[in-house]
Amino acid sequence: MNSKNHRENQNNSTHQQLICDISSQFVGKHISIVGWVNKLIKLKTVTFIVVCDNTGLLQIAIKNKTPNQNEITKNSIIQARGILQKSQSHDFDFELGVQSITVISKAITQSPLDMNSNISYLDTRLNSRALDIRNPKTAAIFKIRHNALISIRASLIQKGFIEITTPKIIGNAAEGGANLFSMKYFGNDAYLAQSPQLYKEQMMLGFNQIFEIATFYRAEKSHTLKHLSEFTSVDIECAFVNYSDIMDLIESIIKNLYEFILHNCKQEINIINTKIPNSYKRPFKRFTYSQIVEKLQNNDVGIKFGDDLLDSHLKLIGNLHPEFYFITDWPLKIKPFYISEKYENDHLSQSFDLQCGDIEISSGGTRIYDYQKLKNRMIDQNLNPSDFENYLNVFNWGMPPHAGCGIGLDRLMMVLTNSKNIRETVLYPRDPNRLFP
Ligand code: AMO
Repeated sequence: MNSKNHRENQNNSTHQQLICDISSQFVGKHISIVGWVNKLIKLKTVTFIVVCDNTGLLQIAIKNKTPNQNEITKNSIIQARGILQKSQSHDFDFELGVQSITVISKAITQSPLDMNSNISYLDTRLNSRALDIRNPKTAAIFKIRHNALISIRASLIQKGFIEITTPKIIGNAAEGGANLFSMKYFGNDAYLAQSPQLYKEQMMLGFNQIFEIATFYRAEKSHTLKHLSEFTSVDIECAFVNYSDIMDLIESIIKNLYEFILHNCKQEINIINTKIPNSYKRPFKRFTYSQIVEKLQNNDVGIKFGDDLLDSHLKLIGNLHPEFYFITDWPLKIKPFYISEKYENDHLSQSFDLQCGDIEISSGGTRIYDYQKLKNRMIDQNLNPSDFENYLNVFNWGMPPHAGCGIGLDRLMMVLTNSKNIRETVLYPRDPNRLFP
């Protein structure tokens, strides 16, 4: 039941209000609100309580001693009825002159968090995440995330993409990486999927355009501000297109996303006090990997063609380019086996990473669709093609040319909400040190 239905279903003689709906037209009228106690100030003759519901804050004033006054503790859920009046306080236009108050659910233990301060440590907040979402700033981040998902889905569906769901429990090591969580599956070895790569490509046999939004798992012992063991990815795969088309698609998704958030999340943007930069405006710059290496060399960094870009390199480039930009045409050697070479230079690949400053938001590319070529690339990368039999066979069944990408949703949310730590944008983050709550 949503809050509005809840309000309508209350069979009270007084009107149950969402706090956001309270306006001057209610002054002098009986109203009733439900919410949790955010602040409690007991003075000699009056007790002020700041009550929150998930739409706003209202001050209530209790002048007469009520029998249940000791039951009213911080964070308890209360219902207050009374007459709305103009407030003398600097912070509120109105306050409720309480006639009766009911404690619906008493908060018995003291909150480990100070809701009115921004200095609770992230670890403490994550340990009490359920309470932390009563903090308007935290709630704003997750409302923006909710709206971001609506926008990304809408952009893709509007272009005719089909949403799919691939398995998360898999029988062999997808993408050949070592960074998989393993588990027992009815006596057999199984793994948690690190990406839907091998499944989403197979869908190209029947669907031209698919996407999946799901959590994937990486058993990397990374202790950074942008890596999690469980992260959400927006995976996209399209037939009869190449990596340049996928970059165009990502640009349009991000442009729509920013416009949607600017339009629908004005209050949340205000609460998190973030400036939405113009960095989402198209076209995003496209630098080749070789141009980036040259920029680094010009800045006295000892790097040569073929080296992977390290965090320190991306920091430097990110300082020069804090906006969204692509790094394209990576050396084939350092890209996964399913990425196609450039036809005019087979040392290079048809690949890209999307960066925002020093944060990698997405990677993708044109795929190999020829069975034998794919098999040879696996062998080149010391992978055993027989481990990929189910995937490889499909490439003998008439595989169209295709391309795709994976977008790290949590990292995109970091950029959108100006969060320095990916853990701010995930409700219950998982990392090598965090498995609870
Ligand atoms: P890749 O491994 O680069 O590519 O992942 C795609 C995007 O997912 C995000 N990401 C992560 N976010 C948080 N924590 C992590 N541990 C983590 N790992 C990755 C990043 C990254 O850019 N199959 C390919 C994609 C494709 O070619 O379609 C893949 O998984 O934002």
